[in-house]
Amino acid sequence: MAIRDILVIPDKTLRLVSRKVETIDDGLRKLVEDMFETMYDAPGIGLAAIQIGEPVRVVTMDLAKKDEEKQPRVFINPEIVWSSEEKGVHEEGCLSIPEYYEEVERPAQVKVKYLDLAGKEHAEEADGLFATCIQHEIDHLNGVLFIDHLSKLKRDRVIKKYTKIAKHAAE
Ligand code: K1U
Ligand code: ZN
Repeated sequence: MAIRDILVIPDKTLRLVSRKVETIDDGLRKLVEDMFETMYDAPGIGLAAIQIGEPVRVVTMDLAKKDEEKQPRVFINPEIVWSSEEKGVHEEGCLSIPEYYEEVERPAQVKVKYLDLAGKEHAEEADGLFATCIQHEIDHLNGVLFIDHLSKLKRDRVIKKYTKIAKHAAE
């Protein structure tokens, strides 16, 4: 297992559309282990493989509260197959945009279809933080960031700030 570097904006890799997983093999299982180690270390409640530079449709998540036992979950090739008309607003953060939090409006409930690590298909309804997090992570698989749901003014400000930070770090 390894803690991997998390890509930060404006890294262009974050804008790639990830490819579907065709085979669940040792390579994929190792990637999932690295994702959990990286996500727990960050710490975060979710991670998409592209955030560690792997453009494959894999998401890890753990929504357990501090005092609860770990609840690690893996979503392979996750797809939203239904979204509610009703919208909900939640504050979101992103490990690829460290220390920036903003409220985002999204469908309040969704139904997500995915494969587990055994290749078994599941379909599950999500609401609350689960709905927010799975939509945020599936966005990552499509090269979309939560700042894309904000006004252009807010988005441009954030991109400018992190571009400046990246330039100084490269000097
Ligand atoms: O995908 C990511 O960048 C991870 C992100 C997931 C997420 C958080 C909130 C709303 C939508 C999606 C994070 O985990 S940011 C860190 C965070 O929210 C957190 C970290 C430690 C404890 C509790 C929350
Ligand atoms: Zn994110």
